[in-house]
Order: sequence, then C-alpha cells, then structure tokens
Amino acid sequence: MADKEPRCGYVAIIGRPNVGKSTLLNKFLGVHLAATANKPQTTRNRILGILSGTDLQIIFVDTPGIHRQQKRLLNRKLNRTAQASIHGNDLVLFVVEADRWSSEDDLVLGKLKELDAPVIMVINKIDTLESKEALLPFLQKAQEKLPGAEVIPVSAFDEKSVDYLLDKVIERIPKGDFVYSQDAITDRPMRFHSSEMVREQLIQSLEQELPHAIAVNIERYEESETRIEIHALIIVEREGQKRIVIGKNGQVLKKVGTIARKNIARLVDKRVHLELWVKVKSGWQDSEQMLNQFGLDQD
Ligand SMILES: Nc1nc2c(ncn2[C@@H]2O[C@H](COP(=O)(O)OP(=O)(O)OP(=O)(O)O)[C@@H](O)[C@H]2O)c(=O)[nH]1
Ligand SMILES: [Mg+2]
Repeated sequence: MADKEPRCGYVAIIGRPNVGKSTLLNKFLGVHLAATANKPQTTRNRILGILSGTDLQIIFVDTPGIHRQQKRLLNRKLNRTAQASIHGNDLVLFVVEADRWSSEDDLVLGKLKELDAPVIMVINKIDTLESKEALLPFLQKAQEKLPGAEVIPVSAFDEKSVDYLLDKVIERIPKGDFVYSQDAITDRPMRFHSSEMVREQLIQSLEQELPHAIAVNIERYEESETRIEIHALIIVEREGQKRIVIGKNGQVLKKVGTIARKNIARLVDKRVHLELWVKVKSGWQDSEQMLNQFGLDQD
C-alpha cells in the first residue's frame, strides 16, 4: 500500500532576469498565474504558486531576477526580495539559459554556495539550441560551476521535459503537513494578480526601456458571485511615457485591457469588467512610500 503520510515543501525558483523562472512556475501549476515577458525584471515580488495533490503539497517560490544594476531603489528592492527567498527552502531550482552563461549567473551562483538546501540546476530554453550536440559542452560547463548539483536541461515549452523536472522536484519534497489548503494556488489575493496581469500586457506591448517605468495599482475591486469590476491605475514617470502607454487613438491601452481582462477572467473564473487609467508620478521608482503603495514587497 502507498505511504499516505503527507509531504510538503518549499521550492524556490532563483536566477538572473529573463531565464524563464515565472514561465516554469506557470507550467508546473498549469495556470497562468505569474506575469511573464521577454524583458528583464518582469517579476517584482515573491510569488507563491501552490501545487497540491491528495498527500503532496509543493509551494513554489517565484522570485525577481537577481541582477547587477543597483541604481534605483526599485532595483535594490528586487534583489533584496530575491535574496531573502533563497533561504528556508527544501529545494532550490537555479534556472539558467542554455548556452548563455553570463556574469549575472555567477552572481546568483555565489549566493547559492552558502545554502544547505539541495540545488537543481535547470538549464532552460534548450529548444533555442540548433542541435542536441550544442548542449553537451554547456552541460559540462554548468556541472563544473556547481559540482554537487543535479543538472536538468528543459524547455518550459515542452511539457515532457517540465514533467520530468517536476518528478525530480517531487522526489525531494520532505514529509510534513500541508501549509495551505488543498485548493489554494497562491497566497496573495486575486486583486494583486489582476494588477500583475495588466502590468504583464503593458510590458509585452512596450519598448525595452519603458516597462521599468511602469507600476499598476488596483483602485477598485468589487466582486460579486459571477462578476468582478476592476479599476486599475497605471503609473508612469513622465508625460511622454503616458502618451506611449495610451497609444495613438488609445490603441495600446485598448489592446492591453482586452488581453489582460481575458487572462484575469481565466484566473478568477468569473466575468471581468476592467477599466484602465494612466497617471504620471515622477520618481516613484525611488520613493519608498510609493513602492510600498504599489505592492512591492517590504524588506
Ligand atoms: N524559447 C524559449 N523561451 C522561453 C522558455 N522559457 C521561457 N521563455 C521566454 O523567456 C522570456 C522570459 O520568461 P520569464 O518567465 O518572464 O522569465 P523570468 O526568469 O521570470 O524573468 P524575470 O521575472 O524578469 O526575472 C519570455 O518571453 C518567455 O516566453 C523556453 O523554454 N524556451
Ligand atoms: Mg519572472
């Protein structure tokens, strides 16, 4: 007979920006919970994604990408949030990108060396390699970087490889009672995730530099049995940015609203009415008070 003693553990997902941490989290959960985009510093908070079976609970901890740039308070806060999440886990997934080892990966590596939790090095995006042979030298190099760790190559877009990785994660989950109820998928309210779905679409729609200048604050969130009314305020740093976010004839904002609304509706399983506004608040990225107000984790 199978052992029915419950198992429960924390699994942190750590790495430099843009390697696919949040994409992997969403794939593990089978739900589009965390914002993802092909721009660095998409994730700004510690995000829990909870996967439960009858006698197994895995609490994934998605984190902001650890990076070198420390110019703004926002950057320093992102790094602090990620570093605070490295400790106190049962397993750490150190995510890197196939064939793209950078000095920021070394920066992350340095932080992992002091850990006592086991580390699996996940080499993501192997679908971008031209051939399987190209992977071998990189695998070897990765293994040399962290000799004790298991190294697993995956593509977040390939279900089979994600399932294989998940099996390896499950093997490492220790015995323990569930921390969250079996139906919970995250610890934050859907109000927070709604603002993330809006910010995600903004990041995906805008040019490289602009996403960092943007925050989203939910001003109104009214929920009934079947419907949610959400008013989201988009905060930018300058007038010019406001014009870009709105777009010609409001086209950018309209597209952002349409896709974000669909994604929120899928997440909350209700009808969603979403209204968006844009406001300029210069210097918010360096204001402790505004960073806290816009939902960034407090140190
Ligand atoms: N080709 C390919 N692209 C991927 C894969 N995994 C993720 N991506 C893409 O990589 C980009 C970054 O993904 P994210 O999940 O947002 O990366 P992240 O590590 O969470 O980034 P930060 O939150 O900024 O630290 C997105 O455009 C993803 O679609 C993969 O296996 N293959
Ligand atoms: Mg992310």
